[in-house]
Formats: sequence, structure tokens, C-alpha cells
Amino acid sequence: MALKSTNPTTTEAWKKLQAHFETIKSQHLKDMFSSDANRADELTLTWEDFYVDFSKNRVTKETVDLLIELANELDLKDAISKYFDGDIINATEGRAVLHTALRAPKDATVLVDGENVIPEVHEVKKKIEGFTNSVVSGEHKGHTGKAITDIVNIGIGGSDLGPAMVVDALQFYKNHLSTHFVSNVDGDHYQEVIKNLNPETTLFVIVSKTFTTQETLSNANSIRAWFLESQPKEAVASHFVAVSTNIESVKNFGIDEANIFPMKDWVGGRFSLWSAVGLSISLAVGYKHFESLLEGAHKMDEHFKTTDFNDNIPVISALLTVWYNNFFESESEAIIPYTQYLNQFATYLQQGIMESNGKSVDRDGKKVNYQTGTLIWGEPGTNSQHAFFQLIHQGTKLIPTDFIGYVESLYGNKDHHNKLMSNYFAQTEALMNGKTESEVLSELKEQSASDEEIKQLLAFKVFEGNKPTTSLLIQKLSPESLGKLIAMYEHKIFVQGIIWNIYSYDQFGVELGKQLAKSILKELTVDGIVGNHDTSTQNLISFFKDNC
Ligand code: G6Q
Repeated sequence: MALKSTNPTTTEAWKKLQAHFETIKSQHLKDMFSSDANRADELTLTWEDFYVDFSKNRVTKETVDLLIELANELDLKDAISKYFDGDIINATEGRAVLHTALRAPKDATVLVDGENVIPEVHEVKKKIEGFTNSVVSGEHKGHTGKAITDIVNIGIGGSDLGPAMVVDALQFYKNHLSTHFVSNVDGDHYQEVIKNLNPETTLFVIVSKTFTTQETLSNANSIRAWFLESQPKEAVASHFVAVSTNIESVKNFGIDEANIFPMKDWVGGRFSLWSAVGLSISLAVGYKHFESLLEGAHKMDEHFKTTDFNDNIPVISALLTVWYNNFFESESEAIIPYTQYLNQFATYLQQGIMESNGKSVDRDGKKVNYQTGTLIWGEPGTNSQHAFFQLIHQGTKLIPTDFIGYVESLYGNKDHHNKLMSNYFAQTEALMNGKTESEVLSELKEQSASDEEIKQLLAFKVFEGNKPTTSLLIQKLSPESLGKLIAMYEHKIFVQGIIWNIYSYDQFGVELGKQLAKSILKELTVDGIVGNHDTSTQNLISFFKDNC
């Protein structure tokens, strides 16, 4: 069954939220805390090893209730059932959206066209497990009888960002295999990756759902040509494997059927790390850890599916985005993990969130008259404090920020971890409280500043505060807790799409790019072909051709 379609701005709850916003917009978080001793407790959710404190957001209990009323009025519950049950909720591509089925247990039933997909999901997992174990143990040998030492993942977008982020995030759990990622069609990228590799001990994993993507196929072809400069054709079988839905094209590329890890079209690229697309993750950290990652995600699926909206982490988190985006008119959100391991997390979520919800046509095909997808950005703390935090503290824009931190560090260096986390706590507190003119004044006086200096500096040293943050504290970074965290954002994306009445699971903007470059490529490579361009593009192409 299709998703319902309602313009959210026409709901009763939206109107109430508009009126309510007028009472909230000028309230300061500091005052909200001083007038309500229970605020922090009331606006904190704890679940498994997650402690999620929403209280430093510009909301009251009433705001949360009204946002939930909005979700109810838009029948979020019904949409969640359709999402998990395999309904065609990706209507513009005529597909179900079932990354949740990839982490469902063996005894689950999820029907697509009347067929339970779970047995096949577990068959592919078994194949991933067997292959991972044989490569990691050294049983799988390269063509010359040497064990594999290096893995190269060749893919782009959803076939790169998820695996690359997770392998980086879980490097503490990594085995002896070195893992590399080639994504960009920039030839210098693959050359830099292969320059120090030994073809005799390297395994190439070509990941492409469609197996038609220009970047991935160009990289795969060039890398295979490089490989064949030193190895015989028969060696391809033990050094190249592929992940795809397009089995015929993979076979035409020269990969044995036994070396193909299949995936289904109901797995969206940006949600595919749980499928065979995660093969490089499994190889890098071992199958057991890969499975724990999936188990963590499944736990979050269950939490999301079965918990009342009041206590539902992805639901509340998504509704807060709607609150800021559509009422405060804030345009972007920052994601700041206080762990270097999550260095690629914001980049990964940029795709998940912006590709999914960067839409301006609603589910009736009409142009929306309200804001949808937010801009996502971020870098780990404390590095980002020394870079762009200035703008979050004292700039003109309101930037709701997620702080993600861990109670335990992985190597257990308490001194460093306390320093790291004291920054996390201090920043959220400072963003909320700010610094008033009278506080700055007494600070300057304490520093024995002259009246002249005080006059000059006072305005610049004031911090308005009232900057919203959500604090996520997780016990420890593990494959399981990472699975939970990623799934939390996946469901947040879903909820936002439902509220904004858009289709979150197509990506025509990405496909446009794939088509456009093709025709210009002909102009660059075939003499005499001239396209019909504006003068700017024409001049650029001519300048490039004349000078290369
Ligand atoms: C993800 C997008 C996109 C896709 C890449 C790679 O949701 O659809 O990022 O993953 O374009 O596509 P292939 O896996 O088909 O090569």
C-alpha cells in the first residue's frame, strides 16, 4: 500500500505549533532550566547503552507533545508499518525499502511480492561469512599461492561511503588486512591507492548495485588492466570479486559467478552497508564484528518500531529537526562526534540525509510550500572547536548540533578521555548559557582591563547562548553500538520524509549528474563533436581542450 499524502502545513497540529512557536522563540534555554527543575530528566531518553539528552533544545514538554501530535496526524505509525512490511514506499522507483530486512533474524518474515526475503538474506550472509573467514585465515590464496594482505573496495556513493566510514570507525577492531577505498573517477585517486600494492596479495572488491556506474567501471577496468600487466588472465578469479544486482554485467566483466555477492533492488545504495555491500567491512573487521554491527542496527529497528513516540529516539530526534527547520527556519545541522573514529560520520550522513530528503516535490507531485531537507555538516571534536565552532557560538545562524560522545575510550587513556569529554560537556553548556554583558564586564574587571579597553571589547565578548544541542552519550564505540547509531539516523531520515510528505528513497538529482557528464565526455574525446552549450560552458570546454 502506498504512503498517504498530506501537506503537513494543513494539519491542526502545525497550526498549533505555529502559535506555540510565538511563545517559545524568545525564551532562553537558561530560563527554561531555571524555571523547571525536572527539565533535564523529562527530556532525556535512556535505552540500552544510549543516553540521549534533548533538554538543551529550545522546546518544552508542550512542544514535544505538539510535535508528536503532528506525527500522529500524519499517521507516522501507519507509515512505519509500511516501511518494515515491504510496501512499495519508494513509489517513484516502484520499490520497497528494506534495509531493515538485512539485519532481521533468521526466523523473521518479510514479504516482497508474496515471497519471504529473509532466507535469501541469510544465504548471502553465509556466503559473506565463509568468504571472510577464508580470506582472513589465509586459506583463500592469491594466484601465486600467497595469502591476501590488502583489500581494495572499488565503488562510489552508497557503494563506498558506508563501508569506508564503518571500516574507519571500527579500526580498533580491525584484523591484519589493510583496507583501501577507490571511489573517484579522478585517475590520480586509483593510482595513489595501487602504487604501493602487490597484485599477488591484493583482493579487489568491485561494488556497484547497478554495475553501470561510470566511475566504478572505469576504476575497475583500469585496475584490472594494471593487474594484468603482471598477472595472467586466470589470476582474475582469485583477486576480483563483485557485489551487485546485475549478475550478467559482472560476468561479462570477467568475474566468476561464484565470486559474485548478490544484492536486491529493495536495498537503496545509501542504506546498503548492511548488505553484501558491507563485504569490505566484514573482511576488515571479521564476520563476527560485521554481524554485531547488524545486530545493533536490528535492536534500533525494534526500538523504533515498537516504542511510543514519546520515548522513541529516532522519532524525537527527527521531530526536533522539523521544529528547527520549519519553525525557527534554521537551515543546517551539525554533527560533532567526540571521537576521531567517527571522522567520516558527517560525510556519510550528508549523503544519507541530503540525498534522501533534498526534495521539493511532495508525494502528490506538487511543489512544496515549506522547507524540507537540511544541510548536514560536521567534523570531530575537539578539532572542530579550533575551526568552525566560532560561527556556531557567535554567528548569525541558528545551528542545532548533535554532540556524540562515549563514556569509555577504547585504549583506556583516562587522562585524554577526560580532557576530550570535558570539552564536549563544556561546549554544550556554553552554547546554551552563552555569556552575558555583565559576566563579560566582571571578567574584564577581574583581568584589570581599563575603562577604555572595556568599552572597546565588551560587545565582542558577549555570547548570546540559546544555541540548541542534543547530547548523545554512548557507553563505548563497538560494532554493535555503531550499528545502533547508524540505524538511529536512518530512521530519523524516514520520519522526516514522512512529515515533509516527500519520497525519501529516490535520487533523480544523482542520476542527472550521471547522464550529463556522458554527453560532454564525447565532446572531450571525439574530435569534431561540439555540443550546444551556453557560452560560459563552451568557453570552459574549449579552454580545457586547447590546453590539455
Ligand atoms: C545512493 C545513490 C548513489 C549510488 C551510487 C553508486 O543511494 O543511489 O550514491 O550508491 O551512484 O551506484 P552503484 O552502486 O549502482 O554503482
